[in-house]
Formats: sequence, structure tokens, C-alpha cells
Amino acid sequence: MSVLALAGGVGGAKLAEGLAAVLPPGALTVAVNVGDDFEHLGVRISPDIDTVTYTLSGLNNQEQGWGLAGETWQFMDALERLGGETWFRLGDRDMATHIERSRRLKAGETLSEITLGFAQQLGIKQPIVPVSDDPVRTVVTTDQGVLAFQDYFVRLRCAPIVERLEFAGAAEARISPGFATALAAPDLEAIIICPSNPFLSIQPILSIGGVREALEARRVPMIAVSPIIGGQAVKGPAAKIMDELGMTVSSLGVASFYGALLDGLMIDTVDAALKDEIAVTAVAVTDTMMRNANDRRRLAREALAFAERLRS
Ligand code: FO1
Repeated sequence: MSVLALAGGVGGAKLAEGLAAVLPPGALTVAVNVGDDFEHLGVRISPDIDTVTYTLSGLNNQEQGWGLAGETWQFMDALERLGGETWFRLGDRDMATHIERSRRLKAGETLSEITLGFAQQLGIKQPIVPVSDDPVRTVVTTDQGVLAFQDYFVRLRCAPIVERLEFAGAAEARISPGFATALAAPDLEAIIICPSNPFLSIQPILSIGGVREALEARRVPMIAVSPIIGGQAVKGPAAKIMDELGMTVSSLGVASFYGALLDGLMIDTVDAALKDEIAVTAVAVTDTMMRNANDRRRLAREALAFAERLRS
């Protein structure tokens, strides 16, 4: 049996970790957003791929969600002394990832090959694949002008008011080989959209040429876990962006965002009253907060069981 998970940043990586823990090695493919990628200080940085890779290898900084545990910051301190840009925090160990990825890209390797190579080196047993090896860049049009994603998200701390999101290159970008293989797997049993920001992490994936069509042609259930609990995002600016884009800031808004694409939506017990209003075909109500490894495994098992119920 095989399962495909779509993930972006920190929230997505948590459920991906739970799924990786409860599924047999090789049964899970995690397809990761690349819209947050950017060139910075002369290196290529793929934050969502690194967050998923570090999380599945157990090396991630659990409090922060991104970056490595036990990190040191000598490089940042030395860069500061030289007057370099230090708004995007790059730890000393994290820098190895960016330098080695950049070296391999310049040597002609694809992002997929590099990502798989790093995962294998770090002992990860579930394939992690970028959704595309072609450039896709989230561009945020705000009241403070048009911003590259990390300028909006990190440098300006999501303060600007979002007017529009675009995913430059997405229409021309091709689905990556690993993503296409997972989608076409004859033993595929479920597609799970992890509780990542629907706009910043999942929409860039859906915007890639052919992805939405491939998902609509699926023969297995596709479910999403709502990243909004009680009108608040668990982490990050999802609620703020929903509000700025004029959407209902609740699981209702998430359901209407995904529309008919979903077979089921998992919402938190806090939002149980919304269950009957949600137009998605099926709604499961459970504790969707992932506070620790047990929570991540439990939610993963419940998501798989929910998909199983929808399949039969
Ligand atoms: N997020 C921050 O809020 N501040 C940072 O300085 C920062 C640095 C950083 C470095 C490497 C990396 O892989 C992620 C990093 N992130 C940082 C998180 C990143 O901006 C987001 O996780 C994604 O782009 C959105 O999910």
C-alpha cells in the first residue's frame, strides 16, 4: 500500500513525521512545496524541503519548527560584523545543507536527486520529493508593494496586508518524477493534505501544471487536515491571510478554499459545531493539535483510518 502526503512548512512536517512513523518504510511519499525557495547570500535555500527533511530525521529544532536542533550561530555573527544580511537566520550546521545543495545544483543534479540523497544520508526511510524540479516562487502583493516570499514572511514578519498571491513559474513547472510516480502508484490508497498553510504552502503545489488535474483524476480518497482551529492558525499567518483575502477564518473557510477537491476534511473538536455547515462530503472531528510525537502518530493513524472509511 502507498500513501501520498502534500506538505509545506512546520505544520505539514509534523503530520508527515507522524505518517512516516506509522507507515512501513517506503509506503509514504512526502511531496513538498518549493514556492518558498530562494537565492540568498549566494546559496539556494529550500526551507520547506529542509523542514520536512530535518523533522523526519529527528534533527529539527522542535521549538522553532524550522532549522536544526543544537544550532550555533558563528556564521551569522561573523556576517553581522561584516555588515551582511542577517534577517534570515542561517545556523552553522544549516549552512552545510545550503552550500552542498547549491554545489550539487551547479554540478547539474536536480532538486529531486539532491533531496533524496540528503534524506538517504540522514537515514530517512520515506521518500521526500519536491513537487517540482522547476522554479516556482511565491510572490506576495501587499499594501507595502510586491514582495518575494521570505521578505514578506521573515524580513517583514507577515506584517504587510496581503492583496494577492501569485506563484511565478507554477504554470510552466513540471510535476517532479517522484511526485508523478507517487500519484500514479497502482497501490496508492490515500492522498493526505497536511495542515500546512493552504495559501502559502498548498496552493503553490496545486498551481503547478497538471497537479490539480491529476488530483481530480485520482481514484483514491483525498483528505485535508484543517490548519485553522477555533478561528486561529496553529502557527504562522494563515488566519491573518485568510482575513486579508476576505475569507471566513475558520475550518469553513478552509473547506470552501479546497472546495470539491477534497473527499474529507478533518477539523478540531473545538470546531465541531461547524461540522454540518461544511460542504465537503465528509468531515471527521478530532483533536488535531500535535503537541508531541504521540499526537503526531495518533493524528496520522486517524487520517489514514478516515481515508480508509471513505475508500470503502
Ligand atoms: N523563519 C523565520 O521566521 N525566521 C528565520 O530567520 C528563518 C530562517 C530559516 C532558515 C532556514 C529554513 O529552512 C527556514 C527558515 N525559516 C525562518 C522558516 C521559513 O521561512 C518558513 O518555514 C517557510 O519558508 C514557510 O513555511
